Amino acid sequence: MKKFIATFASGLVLGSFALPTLALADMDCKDFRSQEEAQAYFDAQGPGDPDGLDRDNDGIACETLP
Ligand SMILES: [Ca+2]
Ligand SMILES: [Ca+2]
Repeated sequence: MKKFIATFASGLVLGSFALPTLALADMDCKDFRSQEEAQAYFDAQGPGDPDGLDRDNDGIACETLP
């Protein structure tokens, strides 16, 4: 039983390390300072929108940014 708890605890530690990595891999509009910057990233990523920067699918990323 002790071994099970130790395994479970180390799994939790590994899990908490994996989460920030996932957050870094997924960019959001708030991660860019300007629409131009978001657009450049979006164009470089294409085709497709894995980061969800163009939710209305009109080809313009983060139109809410300045
Ligand atoms: Ca995103
Ligand atoms: Ca758009």
